[in-house]
Amino acid sequence: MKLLALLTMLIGFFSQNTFAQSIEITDGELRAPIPGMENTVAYMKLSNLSDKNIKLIAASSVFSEKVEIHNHIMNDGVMKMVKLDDLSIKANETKIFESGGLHLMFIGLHESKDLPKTVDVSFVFQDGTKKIGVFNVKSIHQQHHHH
Ligand SMILES: [Cu+2]
Repeated sequence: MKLLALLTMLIGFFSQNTFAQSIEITDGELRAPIPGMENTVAYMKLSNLSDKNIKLIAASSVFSEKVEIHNHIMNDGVMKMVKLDDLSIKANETKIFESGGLHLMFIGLHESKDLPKTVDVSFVFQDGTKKIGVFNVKSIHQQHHHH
């Protein structure tokens, strides 16, 4: 019985790992918060390298109370930020999180002053897969601007 439990766990571990490899997070960049601000944004490229559609359902980090998935939409000619409950990524699709578009919103930063140089962000997908992305913390001056 114990062996079976162990085997089940191992199979779960390996299959999850196999699948997680088909998700790639690159160019993770978190904007160093302006002193006094409790929120900040982060950008990345999120690639689904598998031949199945996936759905991102949650993101989190130890540095903030919440990490929300946001997008910008045009509403009556005005750019508006909206929170997404989830984000579908088609097979072999890459979603680009960038200024003025999709972004991650860190809400309720615990320590706005001393963020390390890199921050891990955990992502959870609908099938239970988890993936950790590494984000470089950059001050506004270090950021290149997207147009
Ligand atoms: Cu936002």
